[in-house]
Amino acid sequence: MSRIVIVSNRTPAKGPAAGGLAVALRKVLDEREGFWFGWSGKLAEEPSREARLEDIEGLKVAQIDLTRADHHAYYAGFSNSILWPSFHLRLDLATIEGHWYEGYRRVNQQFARALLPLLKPDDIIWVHDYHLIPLAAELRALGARNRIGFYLHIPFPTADALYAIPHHEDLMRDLSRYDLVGMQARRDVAAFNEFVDQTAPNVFGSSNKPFDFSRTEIDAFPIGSEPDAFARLAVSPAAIKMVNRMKRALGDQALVLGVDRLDYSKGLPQRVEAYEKLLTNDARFRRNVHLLQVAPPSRDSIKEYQETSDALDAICGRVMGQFAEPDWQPLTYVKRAYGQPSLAGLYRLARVGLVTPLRDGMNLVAHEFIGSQNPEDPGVLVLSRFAGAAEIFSEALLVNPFDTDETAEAIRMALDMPLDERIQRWQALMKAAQRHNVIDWAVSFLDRLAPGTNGASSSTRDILYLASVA
Ligand code: ADQ
Repeated sequence: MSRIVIVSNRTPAKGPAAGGLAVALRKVLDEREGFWFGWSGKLAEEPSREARLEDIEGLKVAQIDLTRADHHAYYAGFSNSILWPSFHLRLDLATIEGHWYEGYRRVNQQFARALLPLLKPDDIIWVHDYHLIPLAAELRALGARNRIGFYLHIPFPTADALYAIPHHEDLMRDLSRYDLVGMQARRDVAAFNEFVDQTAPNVFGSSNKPFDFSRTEIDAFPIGSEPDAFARLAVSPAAIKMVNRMKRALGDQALVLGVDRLDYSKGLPQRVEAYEKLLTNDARFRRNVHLLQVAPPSRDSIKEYQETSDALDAICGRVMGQFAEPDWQPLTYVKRAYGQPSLAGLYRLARVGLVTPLRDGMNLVAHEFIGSQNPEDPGVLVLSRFAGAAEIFSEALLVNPFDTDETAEAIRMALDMPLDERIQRWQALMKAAQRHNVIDWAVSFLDRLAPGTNGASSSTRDILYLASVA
């Protein structure tokens, strides 16, 4: 069987894998020969020419160091100040500094040069996310003829947003050097096809197509979590400890919960504003509900992230000032990360899960929330229409997160929803979450990338399932 090589910006950290994605990909590598390639997290005076091979808790990892200047241009610059905001349709928050592209390209070249000597001809390479769009092109320029797949974890932008990105033509051409490009949702594939088929030829000259995707397959592979693992985690001792702690603080109040990375795409100020409207419109909820927002800072060297953090501080302060009493607080805002068992406990305790990003590739918190519910007394998911997850979870209360009146009304409906309707909705959601679990996601991508002899077979799928329930 061919080896699988996973490439992502960062290699997984030591210790228990944080997210479902890392868990699933580690399982793929447990079952198949192969290794994980990426940045070590270290900055050096000189860029590494060769990768360092390491065994991290049974996982084979090949890592390189980057220089501070390259890392800045590639990561905080081109990836997270240009690509991330543009792909999330937040051009107002993008900082368009075209020169960052050189650092982005250089790092992708460095990845390719360090990866190439480690490759065997029949290795299957799976590249992850927007940091590494040029990697296949750079590997092919060095002579690699392997099957190479790319998965975009974030949404694909509209044509206008794509045009705002310096060197977007190069990036589109880079995508055409992959054998398979996977996206989260059908809407992303539609946006991509529209750009390639209609918009691009009109702009770049109608006779010559600027890109040739005839040898690249594009499809939606919606990612998921491990809902059955979350169901077990949610009743584990660590989860119960968190639940008891929270119950003591809550008393009889219903918990409304948000869990997000602190990122402007997650719609956090709008969410708190919707909660404020709920309390303003309906006095019976005061003293009877409590919003817990868990949002650890991320990418906080970038100005726009600090500003989002400030905006959230301000609106939380405003709601506290307006509604808090000496013996009651309407909300708690925690700026730190929790382990998965604690999160699973919180998800299970919540009457309402608020997942209201302004735009999101998928949103795994929605999947984890569903997996963690008590089947006999499940909470209700309020979900943004603009998360990829909305294509899967039609039984959630779908909202337009920009319309805070609508979100406030959905929270009210969720809090007032009778038990039988909650159970009915949750059962449909749980089925959908199970159908879209992360193991199937990884297997189906690899199956498509290297069908038959090379790819993961149905027996690999069985092995992975057994590993995941063990
Ligand atoms: P993210 O933008 O990071 O991921 P998301 O899908 O919600 O968003 O994944 C977040 C992960 O981080 C979840 O597993 C969650 O449990 C964890 N997490 C969030 N807040 C946490 C906290 N306070 N403490 C601990 N853990 C926390 C990107 C894309 C998404 C896409 C994923 C996967 O932006 O759209 O779904 O990749 O493809």
